[in-house]
Amino acid sequence: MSRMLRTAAVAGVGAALALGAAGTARAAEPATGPKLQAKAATCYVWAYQLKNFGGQRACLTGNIKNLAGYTWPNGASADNSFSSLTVDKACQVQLFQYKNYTGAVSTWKRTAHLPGAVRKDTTLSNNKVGDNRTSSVKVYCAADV
Ligand SMILES: [Ca+2]
Repeated sequence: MSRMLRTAAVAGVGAALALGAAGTARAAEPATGPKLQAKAATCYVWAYQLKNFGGQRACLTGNIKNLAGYTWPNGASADNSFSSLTVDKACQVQLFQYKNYTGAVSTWKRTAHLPGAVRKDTTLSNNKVGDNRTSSVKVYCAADV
């Protein structure tokens, strides 16, 4: 069974960054369903099918414990196919080699209190997770105000 990544514009993480009562907004705990989107009004983490931000892309808005069964907007399998990544500094992202957050892992740590600055990784081939090997994902974004 294949689940198509959403292509409609969705608030995504933007909504999750809404100010909480405690004064610190945090991304909602990820749901179990697919959260990737090809387009989003605001996207803080983009995964790309090819190096140098080429090919298909999808917005990562939460944890995905198993990319198997997910597809890029064009229908290609999303498992073992991430090749480049952009990460807002207000987010922490971890890419794992295997499902259920196991195997080799690469981490982009959260280094900013507010979104706006973006780290761009042109190729995952020199990261521990490796090129075309990502099978699960953790994404955490927060705005400290
Ligand atoms: Ca890299």
